[in-house]
Amino acid sequence: MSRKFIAAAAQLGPIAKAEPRSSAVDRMCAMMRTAHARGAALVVFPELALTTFFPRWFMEDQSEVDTWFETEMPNDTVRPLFDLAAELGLGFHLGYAERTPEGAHYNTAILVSPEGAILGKYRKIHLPGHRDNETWRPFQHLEKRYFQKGNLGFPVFDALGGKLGMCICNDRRWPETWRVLGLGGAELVVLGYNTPAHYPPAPEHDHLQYFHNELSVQAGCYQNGLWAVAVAKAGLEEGSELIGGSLIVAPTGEILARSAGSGDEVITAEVDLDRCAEIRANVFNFALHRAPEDYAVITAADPD
Ligand code: ING
Repeated sequence: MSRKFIAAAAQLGPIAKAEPRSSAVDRMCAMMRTAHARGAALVVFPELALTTFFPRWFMEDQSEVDTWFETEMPNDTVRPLFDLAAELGLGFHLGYAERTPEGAHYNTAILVSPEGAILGKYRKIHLPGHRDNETWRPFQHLEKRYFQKGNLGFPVFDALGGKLGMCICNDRRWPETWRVLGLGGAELVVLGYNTPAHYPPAPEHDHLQYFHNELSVQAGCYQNGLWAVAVAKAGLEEGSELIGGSLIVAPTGEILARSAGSGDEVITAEVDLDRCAEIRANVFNFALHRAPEDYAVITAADPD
């Protein structure tokens, strides 16, 4: 039985600070309809897709920080997205800020089935940026302040006739993310990102942000024999330029689709999960070629 389907990356342009969540949901519903019209079985939305990228601001008042988080999922605001997915019969990925009933805060992503059930959840493990207000920066990147490290590992879920995994933004830069998902049998990894074009600690790398985005995703795919759909929140958002460059990558590392602009944009490609075997049975046949007995240092804790 063929395991081919159309996957869609639904890139979001800027979300203003004052823009209500309902506006972002309306924009995502419109793109879900576009993706459906192109035959998509899966639509991938960005990281923190309901609001502006709030970690760019220093906030001391936790009650203000909490206004950026969802305490239920689904909830009345995102319900239209769940209902539309069920109506159109397609699955989707959504990134959002999660506040648990116990009061924990995570940068979270979910996989939702065409029936509207949450198939899987992932909480971001590699939290970039810093904890305190660093006034030398033109904007902050306070993910270490506002989120706790994810506590779900890198799980893989049965979906679309195969095995799907998730990661979030900075996770994609770390080879361990992709290898752990690959070892878990993932055949497709879906992820969203909010990546500023300007990286204050190393501005000499600003012109490389699109290259590093592609390099990270292409390497992750090729070296683990899996597909990826990586989706940007893009454009000039509250004074911060976020890169676009959403892409769909094959297990060979080839980019099959790439977004052209930095606004709301749907790109699609046909994913054939059986193509993972070209890589996983040969050049990256883990059972045949991996030497884990020589890799222990990779999981050793870093010296302080
Ligand atoms: N954003 C950025 C990312 O990893 C970053 C942070 C940018 C880190 C550039 C290093 C270099 O794409 C998020 N949200 O992780």
